[in-house]
This record gives sequence, C-alpha cells and structure tokens, in this order.
Amino acid sequence: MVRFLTAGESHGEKLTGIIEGFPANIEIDINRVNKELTRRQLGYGRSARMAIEKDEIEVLSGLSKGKTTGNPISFTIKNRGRNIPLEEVFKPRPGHSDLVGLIKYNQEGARNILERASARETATRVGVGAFCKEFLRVFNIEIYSHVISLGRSKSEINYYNGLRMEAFDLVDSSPIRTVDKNFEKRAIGEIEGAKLDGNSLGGQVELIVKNLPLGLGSYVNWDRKLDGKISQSLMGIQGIKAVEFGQGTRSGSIDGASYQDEIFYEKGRGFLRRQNFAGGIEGGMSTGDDLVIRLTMKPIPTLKKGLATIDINTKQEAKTRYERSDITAVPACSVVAENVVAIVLMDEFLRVISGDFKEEIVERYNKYMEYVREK
Ligand code: EPS
Repeated sequence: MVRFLTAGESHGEKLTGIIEGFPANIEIDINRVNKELTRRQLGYGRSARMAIEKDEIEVLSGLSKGKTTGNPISFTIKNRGRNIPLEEVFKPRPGHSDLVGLIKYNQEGARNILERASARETATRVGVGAFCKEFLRVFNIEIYSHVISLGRSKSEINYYNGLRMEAFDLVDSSPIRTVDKNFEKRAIGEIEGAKLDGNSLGGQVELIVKNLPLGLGSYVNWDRKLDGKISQSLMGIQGIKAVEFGQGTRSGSIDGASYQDEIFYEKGRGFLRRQNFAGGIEGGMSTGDDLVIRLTMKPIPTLKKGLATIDINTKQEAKTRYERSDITAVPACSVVAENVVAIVLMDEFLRVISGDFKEEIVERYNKYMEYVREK
C-alpha cells in the first residue's frame, strides 16, 4: 500500500526519501514534519555533529497547496556536516558494518560502507514517518515514546508501572526523554561517566500507540502478522538488538491465568479488557487496546578509547580510529522508533480501510468503527 525508499550517505550532499501510495487530500503540516526531524536531533550524549546539522525537509513532489496529491512524495534533507576530510578507513570498528561490509562489497576500506550504514540515514526514515504521522492524525492515532533504561540506570516508570499519559507532554523537554526525574539524573551521570571514559551506552525505549483500530494485521499467514511487521521495521533501526510486545520477555515467567487479558463486555463500550499484557496484539492483529512495544539499542560502536581490531592491509593488531561520535543515541532512537512504526501502521491501516483519497477513507473508517462497536 505505502512503499518508501531512502538514499543518501552520511557525508554526501543530501539525503533523499520517496514515498509512494500516499492517498490524496491529506493535509500535511510541514512545520510538524520538520519538528519530528528536530526531535530526532535532540538528546543528551549526542556528538558535535548534531550542533552542525539542522535537519529540514525540502519537498520536491507530491504536495500541492499543503495537501497530498496522490503522486509520489519526494524530499531531500541537506547534510551540513559533510565538510570533514573523508579518509579511507582501514581499521574496521567491531559492532559496526565496517568489516563485513567491506568484504561483502569488495571495497578497499570501510568508508563507502559506513557512509550508508550510519544512523544518519534515520533522518530520512523519520521524514517518511512524519508524513505517515500526518495521515494517522486524521484518525486520532497517536504514537508516544520514552526512554526506560540507559546503560545500567532504569526508570521506575513504564506502561505497566505508574505511567500517566498526561505526563508525556514533559518527555520532549527531558534531555533523555523520560518523565522520571530521578532516572534522568542517574542516566545523565552515567553518560558523563562514559564520556570521561571514552565509552558509550545503550538502553531501552518504550513505545505506546493510542487509538489504533481493531483488526490491523492478520493471523492467516506468518507474513501478515502486525507484530512481525512492526518488529522488522524496528529491527531495521541501526543498533537495535531486541523488540518485544506487551510483557515481552517477562511473558514466559507469568502463569497463564494471570497473563491472559480476560474478555468482558459493557453495553455502550463493547468488548473490553482490564489489563493489557498482550500489548495490544492478539494473533498478529491489533486488539484496539494500546500498542505497547519495547526495543533495546546496543551501545554505539565508535569509542574514543578505541577497540581492538586488525588493520586490513597489514593484518597487524591495531586500535580503531576516532574522530567524533555519540556517547548514546537512545533518546534519538526513541523518536526514530515512533516514526518507523508510523510507516507500518499507515500501511496496515490502508490494507483494512483503503482508499485513494482522504474523504473516502474517512467514510470507510467511520463505517468500520461503527461495525466494530456494534459487533
Ligand atoms: C554515526 C556517526 C556520527 C553520528 C551519526 C551516526 O556521525 P559523524 O561520523 O559525522 O560524526 O553523528 O548520526 C548522525 C549524523 C545523525 O544525524 O543521526 C554513525 O556512524 O552511525
């Protein structure tokens, strides 16, 4: 339904995104799209590169008078931080794509590999996702994210423990994207420590999606399951090592009677659950409850203190080279995750409630929601 492609290199001239399958007549607020790009650039512990970049969309096609036309949307984002000497890289960094990439593509060094493997590319995917968020807004579908652990520091507050959605207004102004001030202080301390040590940190992000209609995805074949599709999009973010839904990895240690979200019915409200351990997905389909997703990012592989590697020309032991890097990108990953999930949700929405232009989709959505309520 919705296809997209990104192109561009971390220190190339521009990044490019193309989206196809976007219905016509959807209002696009470019300021809001650009705000997503700015949100991705924030966060404590990012590199000096973020002070150089000021990511902004330049739309080349697909919009007219602030609305989509049904034509493919194409846009670019300028790379301002491209004027550094781009030396060839002969000492591959463990944990990055350097070594495997240069062998796989038969390159003399890792430069061409890291230019594309870089998480700079996520600026483009956030651009694509930001357009999709504009579509989801029409149906009141909201995507929230916050950081729930960073390094060894863990937040006391998560979806299953004390989170109040009203508090989310504060997440964007927190340097590590949390409402838990105590955790924020500990995490910043840990980032400072890693900085002094020339080290880096990973962490965990929690995503919550509100007002998703029941029935996106399907159980009928493995490749139509909503959780599978969301997982692939999240695993596609650089550095992600785990994705889980609802109680996720804790599910195996909760007994069956406590674990299942039992079914109740109230006149006027329809079917309902009193807990949401499944995280809003049963049988690969959205239940209509909140979608609850967690993802884990490994620590950044570019370290000031260096790591053991081998010079690919001399085959001698060496230390990795360092210019600049993020100490952590977990807060940025939180924003990236919101936007890549928006792409999948829009696509899956259109598979259930389709249409070529806004007005017909809205009409079909209203009918579908009425059917679900009355079933
Ligand atoms: C990245 C390395 C750093 C990060 C970059 C991702 O860039 P540079 O090599 O220019 O210092 O800042 O992230 C971004 C530029 C961005 O926009 O997120 C890497 O190797 O993955």
